[in-house]
Amino acid sequence: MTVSLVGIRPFPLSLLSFLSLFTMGLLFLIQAPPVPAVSLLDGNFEEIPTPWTETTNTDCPIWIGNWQPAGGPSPQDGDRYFWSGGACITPPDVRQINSNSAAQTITLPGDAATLSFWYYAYKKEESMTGNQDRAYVQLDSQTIWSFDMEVARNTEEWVQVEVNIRPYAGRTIQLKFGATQDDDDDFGNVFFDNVQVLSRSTNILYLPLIRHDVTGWDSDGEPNNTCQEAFPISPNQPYQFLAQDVDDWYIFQTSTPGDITIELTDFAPVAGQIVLWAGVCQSASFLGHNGDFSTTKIIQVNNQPAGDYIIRVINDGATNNPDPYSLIIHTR
Ligand SMILES: [Ca+2]
Ligand SMILES: [Ca+2]
Ligand SMILES: [Ca+2]
Ligand SMILES: [Ca+2]
Repeated sequence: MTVSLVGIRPFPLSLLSFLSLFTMGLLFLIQAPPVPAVSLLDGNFEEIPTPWTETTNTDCPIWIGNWQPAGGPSPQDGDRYFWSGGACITPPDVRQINSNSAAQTITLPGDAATLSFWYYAYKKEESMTGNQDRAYVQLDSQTIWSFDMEVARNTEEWVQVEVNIRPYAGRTIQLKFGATQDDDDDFGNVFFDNVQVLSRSTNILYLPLIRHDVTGWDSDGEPNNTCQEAFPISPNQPYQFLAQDVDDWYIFQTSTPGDITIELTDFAPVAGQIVLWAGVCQSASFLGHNGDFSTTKIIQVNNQPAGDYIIRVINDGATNNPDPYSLIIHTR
C-alpha cells in the first residue's frame, strides 16, 4: 500500500541539518507569544505516537507525516505535518480519493481568542463538474474555516490563518482538521501545520477600536445589546449565534476596498431586521437595511472602502434559544 500525491509537483528534499533545526527552534522561542492552551497537544504534528485521532475513507490510515517523498511541501514547522485530501493508491493501481480528518478534544482557556494554523494548498486540475473538494477546520462539528480546493487558490507557500474563537473560550470541544472530496478524477491537497491557540492578550486583530468596559462575551457573543458591546467577528468566516434576545450587535473590519455582503440565514424568529453601518459607534454612516419576513436576510453594498463596519441584528419575533442563526460577511 502506497500513498500517492499524483498531481503534486515534486519538491526537492529539504536538507534540514541539526543546525538549521536548532536555529528554527531558537527563532520560535523568540517570536512565539504566550500560548496558554495547555490542553492542545502536538499542534505541530511532530509526536510519535500522535494524540490526534485520524479518520479516512481510504485504505491508507495515516496522513500525519513528512510527505516530501510523495511530492508534498517541506514542513512549515519541524519534520511532520497533516495532509488532508489527496489520494491513496492501492495495488495494483486503484486510486482512492481521500476524505480524512485529524481531531482531538481540547479545553480552551477562558481567554482563548484565536486559533492560528498554517496551510499549504495544491491542486493540479480543476474538477470538470461542480467542485466538491473542500478542506475545513471545525470546532465541535461547526466549521470555523473552510477552503474550496481550486487551482486558482494554490498557495505556492505556507499561509498563516487566524480565526476568532472567542465564542468557544472556556469550552471543552473537539478540534478537527480535514477535507471532504467528491469522487471525480481531480482532487486537491491541503496540508496543515503549526496549530496554536492564542490568548486574547496576544492578538490585536479582533480588538475593536472603541469599546466601553467590555472584557468578554459568552459563547453566544453576549452581551452584545448595544453598539458599544458589539461582538467582533471576521469577514468570510461562518458564525452561529442565538436570537434569544432582541438586539445583537457585531463589528468587523475589512483590510481592502470591495463589495460587502451580509448574509443572515436560519433566523428562526423570521420577523426581524439587519442593519449595516460603516464606521464606529460614535460616527457611523447608514449603509443598508433588510427587514424581509424570511429566515434569510441579505444586505449587499458595493465599492466600500477598507475600514470599520457595524451590524445590528434585531429580533422582532419570538425569542429563540435552541436554534442558532448563521451570520457570514462576504467580502470581495
Ligand atoms: Ca510540523
Ligand atoms: Ca474532486
Ligand atoms: Ca443574541
Ligand atoms: Ca444580544
